[in-house]
Amino acid sequence: MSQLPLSRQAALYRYRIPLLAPLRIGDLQLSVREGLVVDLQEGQQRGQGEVAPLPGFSKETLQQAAQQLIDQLPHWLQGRQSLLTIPSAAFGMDCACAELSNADAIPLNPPCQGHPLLSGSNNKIIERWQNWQSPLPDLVKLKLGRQSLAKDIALLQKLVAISPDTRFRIDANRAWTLQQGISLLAAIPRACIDYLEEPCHELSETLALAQQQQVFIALDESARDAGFKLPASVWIRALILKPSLTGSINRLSEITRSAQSRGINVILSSSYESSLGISHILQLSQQLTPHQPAGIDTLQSFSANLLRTRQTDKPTLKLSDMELLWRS
Ligand code: OSB
Ligand code: MG
Repeated sequence: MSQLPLSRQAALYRYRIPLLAPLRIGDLQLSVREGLVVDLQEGQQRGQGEVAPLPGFSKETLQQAAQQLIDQLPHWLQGRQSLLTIPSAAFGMDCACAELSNADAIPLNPPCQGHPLLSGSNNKIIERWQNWQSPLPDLVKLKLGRQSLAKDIALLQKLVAISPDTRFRIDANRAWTLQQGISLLAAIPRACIDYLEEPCHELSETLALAQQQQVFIALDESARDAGFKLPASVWIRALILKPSLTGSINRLSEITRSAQSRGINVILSSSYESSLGISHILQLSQQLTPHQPAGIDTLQSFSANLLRTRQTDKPTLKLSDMELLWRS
C-alpha cells in the first residue's frame, strides 16, 4: 500500500535589516543587510533557511539566488530533487530541509559556542576590551590589515597588555607583504598568537612566512580560489569554511572530512548572515566540528533579529515583516 504523500508548501521572502553602523567588508561599506528566507512546510512540520549572498565575497547576486530558488522550489514541492548550484541558495535550502525533518531534534536557536570577534575602529575595539563584562576570553579573533602596519601593531600591543594570556587569531585578509608579516611577528610575544589567517597578498608568501617564522596559519580566501588544493605545509592549522560562500551541507561535510583527515581543523564561520543563518551555522558546527568554536560573532551591528531571537535587546522580524517574493 503506498503512503499518501504529505502536502508541501513553500514560500520565498526577502528581508532588509538596517545595520547600526556601516559594516566594512573588503572594499565595500554595507549599511543594510539584505537576504532571502526559504520557508518550507510539510504537514505540521516547518523549516526555514537563510539565503544571503555577501556583496564583494559571493559570486552571485541576491536576484540570481532568488531566481534559482523560484525555478527549483517546484521540484521540491513535487518530492523531486532540486538542483541548486548557487552556493548561498544551496546552503539556505539545505538548512530549511534539515530543519523540516529535524530527525535529531536539534534546538532551533542553539546557545552561542564561538569565539568573540574584535573588529571596527581601534577606539571601539579597545573600549570593548577594557570593559569586558566577564573574564577576558582565552581566544579571540581580531581583524587587522585595514590601516597602517604601525597602527595595527600598536593596537595589538595594547590588547596584549590588557590581557597577556589571551591567544589571538589575527585575520589580515591578505593585506600584508611577507616583510610586513615578519615585522608584526617581531613586535609581539609569539605565545599571544594562535594563528595568522591569510596574512599575505599571495598564498606563497603566507606559506613562506609560516615556514620561516614557525607560525601557524589559517586559510580562508585561498581555500575559495578556483583550483585550490591544500598545500603540503605542517603550519596550516585551520581552514575557514563559510557556508553561504561554499554551498550545500554535503559539500561542507566533504570539505570538512577531507581537511580533518589531514589533521587540519575546520572553523565554520559567518558571512554576516542574520540571526537565522547564524543559528544554522552554529547547529552545523556542533555536528561537523564539535571541538572547534565557530566564527559567528558578527551580529553586533544588526539592528534586529530575523525569526530567531539571538540578541534579546533587539526586535525580531517575522515573516509578516518581510516582502513575499514567491509562494506555491
Ligand atoms: O575574512 O574571515 C573573513 C566575514 C565575512 C567575510 C569575510 C570574513 C568574515 C569574518 C567572520 O571574519 C567572522 C569570523 O570568522 O569569526
Ligand atoms: Mg578571514
